[in-house]
Amino acid sequence: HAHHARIPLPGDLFAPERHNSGGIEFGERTALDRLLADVKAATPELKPVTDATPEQAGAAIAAARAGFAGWSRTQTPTRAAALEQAAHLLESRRSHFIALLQAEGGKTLDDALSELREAADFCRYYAAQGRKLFGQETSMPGPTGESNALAMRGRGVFVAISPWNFPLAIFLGQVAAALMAGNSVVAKPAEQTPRIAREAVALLHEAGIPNSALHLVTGDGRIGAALTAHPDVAGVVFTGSTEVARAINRTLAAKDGPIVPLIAETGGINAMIADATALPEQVADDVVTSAFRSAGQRCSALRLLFVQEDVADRMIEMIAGAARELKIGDPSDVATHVGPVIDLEAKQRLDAHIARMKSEARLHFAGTAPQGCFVAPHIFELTDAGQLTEEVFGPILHVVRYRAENLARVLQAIERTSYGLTLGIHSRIDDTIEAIIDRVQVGNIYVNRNMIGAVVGVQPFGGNGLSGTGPKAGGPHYLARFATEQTVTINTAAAGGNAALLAGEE
Ligand code: UN1
Repeated sequence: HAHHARIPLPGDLFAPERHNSGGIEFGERTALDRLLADVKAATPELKPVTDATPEQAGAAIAAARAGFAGWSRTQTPTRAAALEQAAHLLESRRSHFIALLQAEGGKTLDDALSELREAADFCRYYAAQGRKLFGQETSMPGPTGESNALAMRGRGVFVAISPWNFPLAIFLGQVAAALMAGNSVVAKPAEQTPRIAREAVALLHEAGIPNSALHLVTGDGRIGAALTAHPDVAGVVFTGSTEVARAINRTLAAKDGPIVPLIAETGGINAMIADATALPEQVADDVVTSAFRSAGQRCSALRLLFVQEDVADRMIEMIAGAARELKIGDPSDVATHVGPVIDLEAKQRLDAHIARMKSEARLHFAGTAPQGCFVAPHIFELTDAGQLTEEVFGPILHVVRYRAENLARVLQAIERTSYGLTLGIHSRIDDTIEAIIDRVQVGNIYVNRNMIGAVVGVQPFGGNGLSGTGPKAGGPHYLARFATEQTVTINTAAAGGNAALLAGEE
């Protein structure tokens, strides 16, 4: 798809720019200095947001139902153009959105920039996919005297429930996909990040999505439950915990009404396997990125590292060494690598896990974090992978040693988690890599690199089992699940054909 490289990559920001005026040189300023000044100027005051009532949630569904007729009949190119315009608007207001992502989402500059880029990519990618998939009917083969065509249409009202960890990218990705497929949408963002969602909705409306086709409802899980229980919902797209995905499934199944699809992307107990042939420096760098960046608050993040025994001591030491370099603190400080966790509740849950691990496992490393909503990176060594029984959504790494001859047990342990989202492999033996890939049911596998930051259209993202239902976000099959298929078969012999036959006889 068209690429407008207007959101710089973090590295681009360090290139010096020269400013000349009337022959007087002012000295060097970097694009980074400018961006930081713009972001600082744009930093919003976070005013309280009022939650919707269940009645308002019902009213939003009714309004979206009314809006469906017009939006579903809007031409594909018009729908796509609105999403492309939204991407353009996002990029032209990048300082504003970065400031908001930092203030409300606790994102570091690196993470905010990547998220902004991902959000714009989702809009453009789904617009491009939508032009192909919804632009025209597909004519199907059939006998003479019959014409057959297959068309894709919107389902109706889609409810989109999104998480706080990608409050812009996942929010917009879900909404863009549902809209592109011709659905009207009621979006319910995480209760921790309603302001980013509100701004994203305003931007979509400004870009040309009719008010009647897109509605925002803020509130916690109770509002989400009210939305999914509503009889007029035609589909649900959800990213968040496995537990909530199950609850949504139960709600949808209990309704006396149409069978409603759920597209869910949930959690993971994601593993990495590093064998004795892996490059230790690279393992250390990739482990630190995968486990601790974004404060470990990604569903793709590394939780469980299996290291071959022969190299384990050295590897763990190098990983701890790399982790020691991380600066934890204020996300608006450009030197910060790891920002805060999302809220106090998250911090308490993580602190409790750390306390439990301290008594059950061997502590190899504990970083230092400032006062407040911060959790320092920790590295624990477990004697058995089964000690980690749930997804721990923070910067805590669990290491397990294995012997080369027991690789099959490592794969069994991964299978026993029943999740299947991401997997990292560090090895220089092709047979080992292939054998692992062959035996795991994992959605996204990364070999000899880090395992986060799936790129839209490059690494379509999503998993199996406890990790979700698919299809993969940012992939070529995603939009189809938001739509219904309709075939029309016309007996062309009945009217024109018969007439021609009769005419021939006469
Ligand atoms: C999530 O954390 O909810 O690959 C999913 C990545 C991101 C993960 C998004 N696309 O790191």
